Amino acid sequence: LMLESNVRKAVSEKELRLYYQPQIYLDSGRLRGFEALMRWQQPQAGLIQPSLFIPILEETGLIHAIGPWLHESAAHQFRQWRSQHHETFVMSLNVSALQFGSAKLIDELQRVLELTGIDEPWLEIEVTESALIDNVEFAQQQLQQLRDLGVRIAIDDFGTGYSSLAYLRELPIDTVKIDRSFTASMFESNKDAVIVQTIVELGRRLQMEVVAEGVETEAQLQWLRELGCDIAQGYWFSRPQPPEEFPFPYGPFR
Ligand code: G
Ligand code: G
Ligand code: G
Ligand code: MN
Ligand code: NA
Repeated sequence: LMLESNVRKAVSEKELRLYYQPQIYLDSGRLRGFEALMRWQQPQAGLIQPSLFIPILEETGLIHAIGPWLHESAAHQFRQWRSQHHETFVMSLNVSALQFGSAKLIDELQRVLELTGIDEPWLEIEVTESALIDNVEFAQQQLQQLRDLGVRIAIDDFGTGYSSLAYLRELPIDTVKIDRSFTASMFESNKDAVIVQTIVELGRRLQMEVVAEGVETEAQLQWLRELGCDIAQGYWFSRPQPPEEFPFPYGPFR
């Protein structure tokens, strides 16, 4: 299945699509936004996770064709949902290191922003620490251009890469996403609990939004709320789902 020819077919036959997972403000229970997550709906094998085929999309360069198409699809989805929801919210797109390194990213995202005709800071990109530290000077310029367009910047899987705290100071970052491995074990490991607490504190002091990923239980939710974490995402609220599964307007949750 993971042959280049099959992945090419997936792209040409439009078997790739986006699922969405909500993010919720912990204080108000209101919708903060959605993360768009790529899926491959393979006619025989069923739903295939992106970790299995993104490497092939990247090795073959197909990602440069499918990326913009998926982003456009997320923009259309945002516009449709926004028309049904009385408050603004964010649409968050994952951008790999390879996509982030492309000179075409700025023009592509500018086009995506213009597609909706909605003049709000609704678009967020998620990049990993490793995508940024490859070339910090380039990252600085790329992020600043995105910021100038009104795109928000989130650091994905925070705490798992080769991070340097210096880039939190030097790069224009809006949001920090605590990797779900920390959330998952914060009640079993005192170290993980301290790491979660420290990232929340860091975010607050640096005026960045903090999203806890992988929230699966009410106890986790409750503790994150007590810590003052801003936002939660995870199976507790919803698995990533096709857009037609979401009732709109969505939330608030208690
Ligand atoms: O909606 P408004 O433009 O006022 O939002 C300004 C900022 O306030 C947003 O960027 C977001 O960070 C934050 N915000 C909006 N709604 C909520 C909420 O319900 N809870 C929290 N904690 N922050 C919110
Ligand atoms: O949804 P799941 O846990 O299977 O996602 C696995 C990984 O695939 C995540 O790290 C996520 O960042 C990445 N991913 C999901 N959707 C996209 C996408 O549209 N573009 C890129 N570049 N990566 C994605
Ligand atoms: O690397 P990134 O954060 O983009 O990947 C997000 C992935 O995490 C998605 O593939 C999604 O399916 C998965 N995910 C989201 N919420 C949960 C959760 O509560 N528990 C677990 N185990 N995985 C989750
Ligand atoms: Mn992500
Ligand atoms: Na993540």
